[in-house]
Amino acid sequence: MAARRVWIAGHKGMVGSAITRLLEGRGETVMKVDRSVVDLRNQIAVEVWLKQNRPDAIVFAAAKVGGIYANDTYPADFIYDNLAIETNIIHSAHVAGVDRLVFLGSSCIYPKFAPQPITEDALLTGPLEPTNEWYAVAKIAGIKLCQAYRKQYGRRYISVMPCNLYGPNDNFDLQTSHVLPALIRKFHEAKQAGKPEVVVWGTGTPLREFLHVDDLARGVVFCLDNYDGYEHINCGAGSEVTIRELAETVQRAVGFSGRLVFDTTKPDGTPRKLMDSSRLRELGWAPTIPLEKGVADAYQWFLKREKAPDRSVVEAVG
Ligand code: GFB
Repeated sequence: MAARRVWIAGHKGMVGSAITRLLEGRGETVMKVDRSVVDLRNQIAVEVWLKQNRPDAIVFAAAKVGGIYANDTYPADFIYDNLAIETNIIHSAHVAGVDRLVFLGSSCIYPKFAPQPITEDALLTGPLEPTNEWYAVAKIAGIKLCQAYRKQYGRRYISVMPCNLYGPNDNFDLQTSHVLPALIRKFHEAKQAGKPEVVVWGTGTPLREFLHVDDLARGVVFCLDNYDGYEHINCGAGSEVTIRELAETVQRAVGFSGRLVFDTTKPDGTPRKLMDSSRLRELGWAPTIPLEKGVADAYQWFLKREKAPDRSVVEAVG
């Protein structure tokens, strides 16, 4: 393959940093630009930067993301930031003549009661989960933008749909994070403080599909190299656990011996969102990191981050 320059939009986030590690590990040239230099919500800034730097391909890992509470509490931020970033990057990529782009969706943008496991054609067939409909509408628009520029201009823009992700560089803020990093932090702090219990939001019965971000990174790069279809393509672990089972897994990894308490005043969100990722598996990608090991590694990464003087600079574990 000829040498290519790939811009990872969102290179500091959990997904973008994992893809950066993978591509740089392969000796590829990764382009990065800091938020202080280009605010991705600013159309002019994005267009000028893309025209001046003209990557061969873009991995679109920049997004305003968060867990169930953040999505439900900051709907304007989730819909505005994501729509702005998407229209700016995708349109400017086209204007700058960038022919290849991989956009990232999310399994939470499928209908709340989609038949399980969820196949790609379930998108836009029913009402959305209310706690994240703002994010979902924006992400659906991103997929449609890729399809529109493909249809009208022949651009080779594709979309990959990940399930719930976890791993190095996750967000551990208890108000805005997803469940897995929140539980790592809660169990760790309860263990340290010798507390008798940890509070888990909701009933513990919702099912979620968790994929380690390094597996997702391999899936995204696999698609960059091998997939060029109009339809988005699912990239999931293929198995699911209840939130209670997840909590017990994190509890084991951390070594917390107290009990779990379920706070049913907090929302459960969607009951289940297991994707059917057989299309991508048939093309040749498969996950490699089992949840138990992935959670243990994520906890080790969290411990290293706790000790780092500058928490933003921590090498990935595993
Ligand atoms: O990970 P999470 O915030 O996102 O929550 P979603 C998953 C489940 O874990 C919900 C429960 O049933 C939560 O109630 N949970 C239990 C907790 N304890 C906690 C906790 O301490 N923190 C959090 N955050 N949850 C998000 C979407 O949905 O999934 C986003 O809102 C995004 O848009 C993301 O797509 C992947 O899976 O419910």
